[in-house]
Amino acid sequence: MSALPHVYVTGHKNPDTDTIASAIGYAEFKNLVDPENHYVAARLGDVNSQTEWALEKSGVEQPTLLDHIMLRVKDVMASDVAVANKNDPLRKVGLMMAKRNISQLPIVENDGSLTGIITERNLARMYVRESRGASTFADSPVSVGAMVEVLEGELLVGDVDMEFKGQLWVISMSVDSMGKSMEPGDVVVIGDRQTGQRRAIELGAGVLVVSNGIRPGEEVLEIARERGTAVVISPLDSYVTSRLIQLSVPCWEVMSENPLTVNPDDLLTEITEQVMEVHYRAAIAVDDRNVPMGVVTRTDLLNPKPRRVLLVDHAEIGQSVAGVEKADVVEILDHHHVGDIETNSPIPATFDPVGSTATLIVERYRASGLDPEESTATMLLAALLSDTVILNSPTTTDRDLEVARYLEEVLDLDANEFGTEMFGASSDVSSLSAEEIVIRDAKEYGTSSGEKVSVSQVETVGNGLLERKDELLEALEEMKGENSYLFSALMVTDIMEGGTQLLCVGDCSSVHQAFDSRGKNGIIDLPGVMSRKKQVAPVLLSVL
Ligand SMILES: [Mn+2]
Repeated sequence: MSALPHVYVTGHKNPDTDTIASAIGYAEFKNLVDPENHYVAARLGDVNSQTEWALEKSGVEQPTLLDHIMLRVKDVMASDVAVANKNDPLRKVGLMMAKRNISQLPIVENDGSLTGIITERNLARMYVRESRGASTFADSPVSVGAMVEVLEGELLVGDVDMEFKGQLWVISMSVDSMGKSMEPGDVVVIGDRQTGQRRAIELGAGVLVVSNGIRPGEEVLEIARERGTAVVISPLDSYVTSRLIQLSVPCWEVMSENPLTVNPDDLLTEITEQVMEVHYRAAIAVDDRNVPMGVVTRTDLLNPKPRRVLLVDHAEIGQSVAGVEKADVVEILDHHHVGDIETNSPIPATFDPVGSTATLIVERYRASGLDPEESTATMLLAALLSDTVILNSPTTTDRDLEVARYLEEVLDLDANEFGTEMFGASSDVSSLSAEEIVIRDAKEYGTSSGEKVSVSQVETVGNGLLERKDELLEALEEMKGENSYLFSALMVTDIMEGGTQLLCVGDCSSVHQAFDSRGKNGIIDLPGVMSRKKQVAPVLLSVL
């Protein structure tokens, strides 16, 4: 993961050449002028054949495919995850939790895979249970090594692997009473009392822990060796020593098994309910080997920082990345009408009526005294020529002509030749199915009554495509049905003639009204119409 926060730069769904080039070009520009953030060009779907041609020609990589901009577990989880081994003493776990100020800790096997979780509730329950009866290690044998570690003590007799299951005694009784209650194998904490020490060993104590750092006499140690009793010196007093010995049990004894796990790529919306259902209000993000990668807690879910996105070449929710309503839109750079994207705070937003978003990007480079990479400049020229149909579309402005002239000079090529080659290479749609033609450049618009309509466009040379009219109408009908559109229309635009034949299925009355024509044989002839954005969408939106 990059250290710098990501901002995705994305155009619209059904990406065209301007949308892809603008994402690439503006991400590059923003990285130059705003090094505090890392801008990543993204796309929302497969590129069309024209864009593919332009990418190949310019040698630029396709932008990253972005499925959505919703938050994932990995976006909010604490990834410097602390874990404890299942055999670690409980005391170590408690200290880690206190030091890191966390309420739960994942417990792992020797191979690092998750096996349980210790929560504050586990610890509290252990204490409550303990206070109800004798302190015994019957259920959770404890090793001498763990005891020495927890006490930061010293082992005088015995070895670290010895384990005990007996009861824990802090000797406050007389030597005579000791024999009445103690059993062989018990753990005995005792002070500087030589007779008591000797008596405990004689009674078969498993471990003798001598408090206050006072070394027992050689005679006692000798008996311990003979009887197989381990002897440990604790630097602490008897009370603290006994508390800590209880905390030397391995943490698997106390942990909860089967903790809630999630995948780092899971969406927050998918896991929130599960996290709220477990008492520790957290989930452990694990990789495919079940190794903890992070912890996500209720607090992380409450006010997560949304992902950031910069929109180019569109400003409609319906045309934007899934989840954009919840994302942090940091800027809009567009040459369409002002859409329905809403933001919580003021942001730089540009809706400038020029022929392409690429034009606006090149203007920004020039205003800042910077030059795009040659490959990026090639993409931007392809985008400008694509959106303006080689500077012929009525959307073309003097600023587009100026940018085209500049790019011709920078790239040392002829824009007209370049554009003709591009359209020639990609306007042959004979190999595409009617479905692909209808879907690949479809745009969705919302009506004032909350319904949705779609307008697709295909650019051709000549009108041979209309021989496939029935097939195209069928594909439109299918798209309309699948998306519950009020109507679906297709602009078949002849880029050489400079006109459009419009097909429409569904309730097309507003289309007829907008263009004052019911058409002939199901085709509305729109001479001179080349731009969906400038000549079709505004007229339609005014009557919808
Ligand atoms: Mn555009």
